[in-house]
Amino acid sequence: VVEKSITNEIPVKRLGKGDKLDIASTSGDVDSCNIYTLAFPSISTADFQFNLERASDIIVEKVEEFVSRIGKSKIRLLLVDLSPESKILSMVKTKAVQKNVGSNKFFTFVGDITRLRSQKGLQCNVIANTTNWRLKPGGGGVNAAIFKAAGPELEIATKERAETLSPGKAVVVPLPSSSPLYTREGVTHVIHVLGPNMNPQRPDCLKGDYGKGCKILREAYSSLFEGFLSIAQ
Ligand code: AR6
Repeated sequence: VVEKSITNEIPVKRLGKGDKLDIASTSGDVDSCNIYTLAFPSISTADFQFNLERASDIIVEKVEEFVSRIGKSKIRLLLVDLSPESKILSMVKTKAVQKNVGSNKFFTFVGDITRLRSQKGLQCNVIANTTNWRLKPGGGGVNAAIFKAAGPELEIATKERAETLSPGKAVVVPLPSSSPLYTREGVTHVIHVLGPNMNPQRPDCLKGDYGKGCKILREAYSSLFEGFLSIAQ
């Protein structure tokens, strides 16, 4: 089945048979294209080694807060990870279901965040990037993948907005329409967000201080969702 995406006229597939939007809550036209969507990875839980149990609690808490704020707006959030075995996805899903969070506004999804439309037929207008303080390409994980997929356009557009980022903060970057991420995937904005770091081999390591770490992770999700709301409205 082919249908048109909202951001341009490139026809996109509907979700493939094996792909599903795992619903933290119940019911609804989950693959509908005209819902303004933010896809985001779990902040700090891979390279930055943040504890998954604590991170999943915070994701559910912050999503719940956001969803209760947006009311009936046609927007939704998608927590994405690469593997069907993703621990963070299954933990978040379980907790979100237990707390009945989402009401058709929050989903988990398995896929490469840089290929959601071309590989999965899923239109996401905005994607989040868990970046580094220099806002530079490379490193690993999502940051490397997004800068690579977006081409030099993203680096240039990012520099116009910010030179550096502090932990807990986010910066919204409109993608030039010449970026491959825009043309191929229909992504119009990237929101860079910097989470707390628990990895001693990376800058600003919190050395296991989860008091500070949890506070920064909460701030990071607040900044990310705030940034998304600022362009969704
Ligand atoms: N699509 C979807 N999810 C992904 C992808 C992808 N292409 N790649 C990774 N993930 P990480 P962090 C998931 O390590 O822990 C960078 O080097 C991954 O499985 O990207 O915040 C930056 O420059 C995990 O669930 O981010 C920073 O220095 C989540 O994305 C540092 O790593 C986050 O993993 C940030 O570390």
